[in-house]
Amino acid sequence: MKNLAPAIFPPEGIGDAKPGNKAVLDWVHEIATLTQPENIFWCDGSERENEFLIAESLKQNVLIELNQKKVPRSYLHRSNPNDVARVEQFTFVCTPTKQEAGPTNNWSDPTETYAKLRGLLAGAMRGRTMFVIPYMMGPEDSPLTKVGFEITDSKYVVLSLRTMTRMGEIALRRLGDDPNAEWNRGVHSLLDVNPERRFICHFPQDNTIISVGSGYGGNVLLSKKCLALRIGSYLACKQGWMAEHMLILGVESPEGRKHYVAAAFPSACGKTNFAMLIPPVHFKGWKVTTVGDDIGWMRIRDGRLYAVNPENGYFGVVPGTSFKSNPNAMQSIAHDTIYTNVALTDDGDVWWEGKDGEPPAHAIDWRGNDWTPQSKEKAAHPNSRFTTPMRNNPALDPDVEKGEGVPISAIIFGGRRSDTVPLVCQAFDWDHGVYLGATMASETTAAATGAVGRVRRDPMAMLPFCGYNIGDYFQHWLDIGKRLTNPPLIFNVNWFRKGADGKFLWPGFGENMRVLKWIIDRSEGSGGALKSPIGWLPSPHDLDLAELDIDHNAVDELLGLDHEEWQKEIAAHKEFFDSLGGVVPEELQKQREQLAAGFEL
Ligand code: OXD
Ligand code: MN
Repeated sequence: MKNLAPAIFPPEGIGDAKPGNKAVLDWVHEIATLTQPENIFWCDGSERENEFLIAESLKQNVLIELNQKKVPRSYLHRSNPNDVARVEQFTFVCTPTKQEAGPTNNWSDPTETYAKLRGLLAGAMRGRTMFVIPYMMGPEDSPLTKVGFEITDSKYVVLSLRTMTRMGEIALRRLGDDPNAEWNRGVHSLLDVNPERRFICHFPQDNTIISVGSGYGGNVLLSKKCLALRIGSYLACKQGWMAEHMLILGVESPEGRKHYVAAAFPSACGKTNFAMLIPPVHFKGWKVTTVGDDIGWMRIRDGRLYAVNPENGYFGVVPGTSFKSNPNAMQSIAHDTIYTNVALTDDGDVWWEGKDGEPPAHAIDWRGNDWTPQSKEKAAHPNSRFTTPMRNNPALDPDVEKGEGVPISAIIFGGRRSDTVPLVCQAFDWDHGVYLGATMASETTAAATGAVGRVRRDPMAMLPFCGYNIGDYFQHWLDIGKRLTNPPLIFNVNWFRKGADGKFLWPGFGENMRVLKWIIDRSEGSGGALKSPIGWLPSPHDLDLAELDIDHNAVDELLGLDHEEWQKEIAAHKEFFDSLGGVVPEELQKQREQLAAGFEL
């Protein structure tokens, strides 16, 4: 069975970084008593420890060494073919009542779920090493920063978390010795990587996560979706801040005026590409820098929203990444990267669909089978991933470690829609912006198991990640707006609209700078716009389209509203709100009525 490696016994000085906090020690003791590991490995995140774990992972085939000349210090991991994406159907929010988890989460009773999980975990680590990983989410000196511990029996998780979080000593320092300090308890065991025993369970009231039966990133790197979003959003609502599925980027004009923008797109809709955007030649002197590519934590300071990226690395979708689509990502993943489920070429390099250049004549596909360009199967899994440190990104924003965060001028929502939704529009005000976010929809992607290409409502791109009742989440957004004296403007974008021929109307990638520029203009109080029932729309001449090879008709279509499509869209908003069973705040219902009235004129 893949991924299930025997215990490892490290030499002196490795694997013995025991924390001082008694609450942590008691919890580790409790989990070890339950899971019965062969030994306990206390991770410190050091270089020496990392080298040791990589060497052991290579011996046990958890990692495959790549050609170190082509991709230095980089490795390939293959997950079990039954375990390649997040499993939303097996993801649970275990609040005392079903109502607290709300209509969009799978709920299960905490007492029963703990009992079931304890049964599955009993003796689960026999013959294995139990790793205890201390980690920190957020910059060292941020008031938003959280400490978590993940117990796992997977070396892949340890190696990945070292990239994705600030791991080791730094987290122990932040936690200190106070047994009552707030910290997240995460328990992960591969068990036998069996989909029948795969559960990702969150206990928000206990700040606890238990994940079993999977070895795939989003299910097992508990820092990310589980802590930073599901538990994070619950804590954020209780503590008055925001935990969002958002990239954060900086954009600086040639004159040196800088803005930060946060953008929520569903999984695999180009957040990483947008966060690392390189402006086209026409925008000489403009610079885009990355604060984060997936998660934004935001708090109010002086009436404004300030954001930090809680993560320390990128866990990005590989297929489609190229020097054309994202040169900064290509540079980032050229070294010190763990690849999961991509293809291996005969010269020890990695390959995936959409990479620059010709496909290799022969490769080993993500399952470990021979592959040639004639093969029917894809060489890389559509949800194959890179795990790479944010430090590798040549466009990393200089303020990424700033504890107070970066001030947000604009929030962007966006989904993958072939029709109906224009390239960009601006909300009339905060509450209308919340409505745009709440009714967002997107065609589904390979990031989660299930059908691909189906339009589903995905409010604020948080449908799979909001750890409490979605109605309360909407209300939290509205409440935050009331506390902001200088709120960011809110926009909606759609890079994915298609023409009658089924082809994308907008070139996307670096050219999205043209839309970003309009968003910045609007945030600075300039930039033309026309009022429409769905918000402020640019007319074609409000967008800088110079030196862009695009047809006038395509621009008209991109910015146009089709009356019939919008009638259907508004009906779908109503259907969605109705499906939530009465939890939607009155304010958003009113927004919907106003929108509908706008189309009746
Ligand atoms: C991710 C996701 O992995 O959203 O970031 O699925
Ligand atoms: Mn994501």
